[in-house]
Amino acid sequence: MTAIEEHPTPMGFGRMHRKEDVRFLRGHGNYVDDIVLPGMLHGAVLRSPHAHAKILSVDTSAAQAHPKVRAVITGETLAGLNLAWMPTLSHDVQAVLATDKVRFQGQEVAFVVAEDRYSARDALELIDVEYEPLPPVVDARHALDEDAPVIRDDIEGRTDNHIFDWEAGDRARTDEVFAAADVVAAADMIYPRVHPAPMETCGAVADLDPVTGKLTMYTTTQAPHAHRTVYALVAGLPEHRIRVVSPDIGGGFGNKVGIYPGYVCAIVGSILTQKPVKWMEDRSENLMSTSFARDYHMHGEIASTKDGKILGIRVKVLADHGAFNGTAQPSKFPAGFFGVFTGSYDIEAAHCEVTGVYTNKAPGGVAYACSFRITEAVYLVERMVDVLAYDLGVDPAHLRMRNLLRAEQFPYLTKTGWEYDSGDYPRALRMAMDMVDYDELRAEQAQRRELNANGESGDLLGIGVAFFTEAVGAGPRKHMDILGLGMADGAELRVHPTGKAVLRLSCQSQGQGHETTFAQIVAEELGIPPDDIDVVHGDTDQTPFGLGTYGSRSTPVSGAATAVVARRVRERARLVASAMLEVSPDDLEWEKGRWFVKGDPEAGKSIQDIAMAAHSSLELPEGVEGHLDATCVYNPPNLTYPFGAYICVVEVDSDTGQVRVRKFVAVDDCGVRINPMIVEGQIHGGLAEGVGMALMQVMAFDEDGNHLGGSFMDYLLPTSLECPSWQLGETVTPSPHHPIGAKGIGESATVGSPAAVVNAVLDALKPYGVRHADMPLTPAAVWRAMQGRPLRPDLAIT
Ligand code: MCN
Ligand code: CUN
Repeated sequence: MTAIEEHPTPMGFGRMHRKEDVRFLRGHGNYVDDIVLPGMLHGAVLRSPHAHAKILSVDTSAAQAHPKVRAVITGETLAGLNLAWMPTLSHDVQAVLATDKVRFQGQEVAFVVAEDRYSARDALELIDVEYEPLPPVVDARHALDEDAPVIRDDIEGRTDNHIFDWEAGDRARTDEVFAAADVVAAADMIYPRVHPAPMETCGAVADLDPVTGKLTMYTTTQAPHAHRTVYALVAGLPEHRIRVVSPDIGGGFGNKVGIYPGYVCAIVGSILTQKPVKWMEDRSENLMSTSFARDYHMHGEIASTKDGKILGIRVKVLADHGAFNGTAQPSKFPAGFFGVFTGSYDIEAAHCEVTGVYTNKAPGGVAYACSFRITEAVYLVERMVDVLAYDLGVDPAHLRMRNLLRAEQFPYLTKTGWEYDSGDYPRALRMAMDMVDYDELRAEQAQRRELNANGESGDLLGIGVAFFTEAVGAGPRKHMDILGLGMADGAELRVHPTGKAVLRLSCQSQGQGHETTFAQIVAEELGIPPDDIDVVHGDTDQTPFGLGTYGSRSTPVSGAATAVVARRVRERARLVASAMLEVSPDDLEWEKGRWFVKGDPEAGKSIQDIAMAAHSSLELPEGVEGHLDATCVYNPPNLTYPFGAYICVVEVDSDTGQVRVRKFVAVDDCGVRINPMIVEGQIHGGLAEGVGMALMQVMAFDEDGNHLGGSFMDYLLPTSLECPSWQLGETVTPSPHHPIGAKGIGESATVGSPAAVVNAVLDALKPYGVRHADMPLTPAAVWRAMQGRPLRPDLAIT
């Protein structure tokens, strides 16, 4: 049987091969760098070699004289056009090209437009910039020191590097609970700076038509409509004269949410030269200058009774936001969704404080498969539960089972104000424990530890458990906005006379398979085969407004819009069918693909017949216009809350510190699954990323602020060699407020898996008395954690 036969095209939800793969697998994807326009010029960015320095002068005369150079743009050029600074997604501003100072290594200083990419690069070397180096702030823990250099002296009145303080929860109540608790476990942990590193780097082709004045911007964006509005607001260009096209995107993972200076420079290049200008960054530029993620220094405390009932959680965070606060998180939450740090547990009180600071590093905090800080929050609470288990001397899975929210507690309002929509957490954890043979593994571990304690060498065995609750599908107006824009998303569905259809969406796939799954939603609702439905996205001239794809919001928001719009078409079809069958609409009943007369199933009309009739001269009931189409703007009433139980099994070489992931069981619940194959692919990818973050990924800097991860030789990503064969399980708890009961899944595994891997490694190291160690747990880090800690037989056998 071929793989295709295993997955016949379903008439709705179910496993189905991705429609888009036909073009991807044949090399016919169309990415930004594939776009070639007549007369197109090429841009390149000159970047700062310093983390912090005054710019004394910029001499571009030699570059201007290069025979193939058409324009050289500096901060001064931009200032003349009123474009020197652009807004970030967090009400901060970022220099498009630095004028006064450079604030991180790799910051954009000048832009050359030339006839070809090589000449543009060559000409960069002809630009002479005189810098006066300044001391940099590299370690966020010193950003607020009295004598710390002020990074953002461009902001009037600014005398320090403080960005914001944010808190959530009830401090007084939490302090009370902590004061009365039997046990308080505390730990400091760092979620290091990481980078999404999508396979395709960022770039754009800006094409300003000199005659019509219309700007077409082909660009690697996850949010075409949001970009268009920002360009309109910043550049003062009328919105109807801006078309943002996001063609095929080679992975985003959050890296393609924001607007980068290179995009603005390409637009200005096109304005100045009256030609299309392409700018495509290389790998080092992507790793150095585009949005990073995490960089959270966390102090966690967890209070419990002596027999392990968790009572409260208290957290202090120092957040390193780099040189410009570019967090693409809803402005009403400066610390993003960190407020879900209470995790999946039934607790009495919680409080967190987050302080954001500027440092001389690339801006961002934007995103990396994270749901905007939920990754940090889940990591923190899941490590804290393990630290508590360590202190209490109890099994971490059993401790979780005792404290997880129970099915009857949903909908559950957390102590920080989030309304979890639905779940059965103990069931998911039990399933994961059964799948991994938890008790048997613990027995094997005890045996191994006994051997180790008796002086026999051998790999250490570690079992790590993590449970997570995600909050995805941004989101309800009362909670969030980005630059004042609400979070509703549009969908338009048009059924052609022959019953084929086109669905137009505001969300944007970067590899998630939207062309398939959104067609499947329409198929499920209308009974039109998915292959007969074209999904159009990524072109603001062709699609309805909406804020795009991030925070796993496409299925929760655009997926809901799609179901609603299909149901509207179905109701429209009912009226047409009533005219065709000459019966009252109330006498009709729906079965997938057709309306028929109640009690007379033979008397029915297929959706295809109805579509033809809707476009014909058939006399339609009063008030019913012809054709078969509908639109919807979906305003989600709440986020959706997927969840999962992950168990990771590792073996650690006690001589080298090398960690091998032996087994990984992931039980996920994302409500109703539209395409289980795509869902599993999303989970596989996220698990691999979690292993990467736990064991190898970190964006490091030296003390001068030099970026040490400019290539994949330095910034390590996981490969299949580091990943086991994932074992997946599922439970299905539909979201009660989503039209098809679906919750997002795109980031669940990245959110849940790092803690499972780290917990597993630390479980292996328990006999050495290691209570916590920070990611990434490289062989060197593991080895260091064990040094000076002789094997302790008292801890070895539990
Ligand atoms: N899906 C489903 N049933 C569900 C939930 C989802 O069949 N119950 C399907 C969806 O219809 C979609 C896919 O799974 O085809 C992911 O859906 P969703 O969870 O809605 O996430 P988004 O489509 O909004 O994608 C965004 C999310 C994010 S924020 C990051 S970051 C990430 C991720 O997706 N980036 C990715 N997964 C990625 N996968 C790829 N290949 N490339 C990226 O850049
Ligand atoms: Cu947090 S990365 Mo995704 O939301 O684009």
